Amino acid sequence: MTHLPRAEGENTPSSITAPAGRSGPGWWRSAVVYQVYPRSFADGNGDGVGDLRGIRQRLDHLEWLGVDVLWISPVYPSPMADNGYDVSDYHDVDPTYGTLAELDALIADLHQRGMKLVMDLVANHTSDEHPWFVESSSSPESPKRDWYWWRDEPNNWGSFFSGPAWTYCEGRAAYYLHLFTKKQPDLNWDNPEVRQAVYEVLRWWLDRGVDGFRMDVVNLISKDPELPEAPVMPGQRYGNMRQSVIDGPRVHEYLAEMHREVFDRYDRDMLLVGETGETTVEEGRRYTDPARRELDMVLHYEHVEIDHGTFKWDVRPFDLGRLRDRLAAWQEGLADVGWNSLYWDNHDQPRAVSRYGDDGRWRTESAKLLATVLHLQRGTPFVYQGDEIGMTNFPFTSIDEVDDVEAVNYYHEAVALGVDPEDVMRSLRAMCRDNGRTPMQWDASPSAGFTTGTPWLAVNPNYAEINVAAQVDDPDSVLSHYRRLIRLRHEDPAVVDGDFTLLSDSHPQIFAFRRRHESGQLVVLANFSSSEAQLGELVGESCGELAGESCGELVIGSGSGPEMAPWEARVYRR
Ligand code: TEU
Repeated sequence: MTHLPRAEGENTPSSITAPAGRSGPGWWRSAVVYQVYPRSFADGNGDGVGDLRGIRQRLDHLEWLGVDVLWISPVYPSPMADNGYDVSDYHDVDPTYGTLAELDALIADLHQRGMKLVMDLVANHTSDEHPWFVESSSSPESPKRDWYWWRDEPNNWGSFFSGPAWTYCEGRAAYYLHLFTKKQPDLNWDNPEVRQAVYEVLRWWLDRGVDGFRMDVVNLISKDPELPEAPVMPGQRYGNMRQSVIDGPRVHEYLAEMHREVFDRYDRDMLLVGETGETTVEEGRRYTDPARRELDMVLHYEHVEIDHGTFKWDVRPFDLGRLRDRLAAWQEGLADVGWNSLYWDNHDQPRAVSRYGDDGRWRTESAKLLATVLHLQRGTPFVYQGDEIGMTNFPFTSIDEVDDVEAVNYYHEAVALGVDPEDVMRSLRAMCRDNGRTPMQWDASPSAGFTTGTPWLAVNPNYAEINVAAQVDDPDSVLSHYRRLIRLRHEDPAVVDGDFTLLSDSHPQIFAFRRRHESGQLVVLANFSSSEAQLGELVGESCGELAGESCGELVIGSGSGPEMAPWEARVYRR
């Protein structure tokens, strides 16, 4: 968070109008974050699983791209029930990934290259093998008995990952709450000892030199303490607990307390980003209002749920109108207060180019378009490993090829309820998280240069064509395009700070917006379709009073005139 002198009641956004370079207050406003999913990025020891050594060997790639921050998904000791989002020790590194000394070396390497490291804090829940839970579950008299949610009788809540949200424990002769797998018991944040224990973890990492945190499902930490029964949707067995856990009653109080107890005690500006699934623009403003001193930005889900029907696996076709509506709502909603994060992909999402683009004939064009639209918005872009080369979804045909616990649980539940396994596989192919977890494609050598061993998850069969080595020297590649966009953000203040205005809320193919800044304005035009599109009246609106008048200097893209080619994107500077 920003540490700026602030008068009582002063509205802060105006006091951080300009980003202060790569380390000053608000540095993250002009930064680009790169997310690494350690299992799948680079394997340095040939065991088939990515690791810290592999990450360190690939830092040239990040520096070449020009990113400012590396966020690594969890590398802490873990039984890996959810690939590390089930932490059994917050103060070490899992041997799969390396050692604490290697993590220290990674921090040093990054700092030397002028980059920063953001760690993943997973503290809504721990692993059931964490000593806190082991102790809490040992007996009703345990001093940690109230560190988790224990009840003699469970309520009707279902877990986010299928099945009930409660599991019986012999040692306590009671049930414990887990919103995710049964190996991820939820911590009871209403207990001040729990909060202090988490704050201690944060301070421990900050003292090691890390530059911030991405806080896993942080908007779930405060539950309605009554744990009321939840509505059961048609066709479902368990209650939908969202109303009792998302953006819960004390979440803002806890984040502000965390800030006072931890971040305010340091004299450097960190990056604090909360993962806040299913939150609203209104809540997003609260989380990121600098005056409230909670978070710098949130990772909301609204633009990655536009193709969900009644639930995630009920896959709907892409709808530009819905996407444009949600993106614009966040741009406009956080214009005067707070700050946006910008992302298409992460380790929980299918690949954007397969989902919102066209990963066949127009893969390169649509991957570039998606990048342009993302990076030209107001906020901090997050590039997920593989986005920068236009990696695609994987052609899963059998559940045996799937590792993702969410998908595997759903498959078995749905099949048991009588859904045709072929239909379930169709949903998984489109939505399952492993689409984003297949190994990074570095080159055309066996296993895409990810490992010399057997990769823990199959490499996408298109790796010989889609890989870093094939794109790095090609100025027209997706990779070169990402590099150009990142440089543009670092050089052009309109990209960082310009106002956002949607230029059409109804064009059937084109997403168009303007970024206005005292230094000039940028106009972004993007044809989200595999057919040609007519700019029509948009030209007049965005490029001057008269259609046909010069739109200004083309800084991204190569087209011209009132007709846009399939998946063409242009950025004009005036
Ligand atoms: O994800 C939050 C979460 O709720 C995910 O289940 C998400 O909703 C889903 O994958 C998309 O449909 C975070 C982590 O990013 C994820 O990897 C973890 O599995 C989860 O929390 C539990 O820690």
